Amino acid sequence: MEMTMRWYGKEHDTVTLEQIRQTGYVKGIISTLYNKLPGEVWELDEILALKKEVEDAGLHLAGIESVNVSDAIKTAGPDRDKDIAAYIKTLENLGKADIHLVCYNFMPVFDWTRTELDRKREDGSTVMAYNQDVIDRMDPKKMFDTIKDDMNGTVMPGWEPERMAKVQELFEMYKDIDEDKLFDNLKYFLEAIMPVCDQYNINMAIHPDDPAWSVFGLPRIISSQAKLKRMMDMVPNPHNGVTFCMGSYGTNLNNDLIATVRMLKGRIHFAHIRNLRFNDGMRDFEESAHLSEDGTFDMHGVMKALYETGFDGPIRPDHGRMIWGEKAMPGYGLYDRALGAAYLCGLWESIRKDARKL
Ligand SMILES: [Mn+2]
Repeated sequence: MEMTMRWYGKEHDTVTLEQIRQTGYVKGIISTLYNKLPGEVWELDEILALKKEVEDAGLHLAGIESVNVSDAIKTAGPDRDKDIAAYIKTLENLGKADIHLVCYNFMPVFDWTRTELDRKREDGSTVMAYNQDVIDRMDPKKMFDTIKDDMNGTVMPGWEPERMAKVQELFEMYKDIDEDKLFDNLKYFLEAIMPVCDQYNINMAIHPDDPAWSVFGLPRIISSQAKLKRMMDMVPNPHNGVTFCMGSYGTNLNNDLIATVRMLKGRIHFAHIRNLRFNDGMRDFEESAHLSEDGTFDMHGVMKALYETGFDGPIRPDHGRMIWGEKAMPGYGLYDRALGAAYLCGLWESIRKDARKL
């Protein structure tokens, strides 16, 4: 297990590599090339420059989150094969740079959805939250306008203004895409990229849909144990794997986190670990502190299942609360993610030492 943090690059992130290194717990960085649009090739020199920046700060570039998949690939549009060829070239360049983990998602239109970015808790900290009643009343095309003022002057991945300006057009592109078609398009994409993944030993790690159910009538295919199994079985190559994002996958309380980790044995290449607190049955939740008792999930149980199934990839504390007056991209402040990293390292050490005693 390698403890990592996501870093948005020195132009976008309020947190520095030096600060991340000084946590003492975090050794790896998960990042991306933020100027790249889906369908563009990442050149080797650009990847090497990112890697050097991270290594010069005494850290290790543990993987890429994300190399985004274009809407043409997701919808089987006219540019699909051209975009896949560019994706393959990017993977080849990543492999040449000795990078072996790529997180991506196959979600239509919205990468992830929250209805509040700064819900205030009793202790004065703020968290991201989701309320289904708000979604049910909302015009999806206005969703961006309702949250853009809460980004603390940052631009959140998946919610770039240029992309959201095209929301109407995007809904049009996906109007005939149902679950089966989306699965077919994912299969086509994965089959095309597996040879280059085999050649350079690149683990592809699909991110679950967030929340793990259909929103605004759009199909969602990485949202339950049965669908994950279908995804793995349709392209049975170990490089076709998963980002186990428990805060996304766990939004649906019908999803058994520990059973899913066990089912995915050998195919979890990356883990996003966070806790959620459910307030009103399944319709309202907020992102709590990582600590088990602050939320709904058994964090020790999930970490233990990862350990016992032989997981050895990067983990990152996922979104954190905003605490101690920090101003940062919602979910991506330094302080609470550092607390999360420390807690998860503590759990891991304890689990590892207990297992060796047996
Ligand atoms: Mn995640």
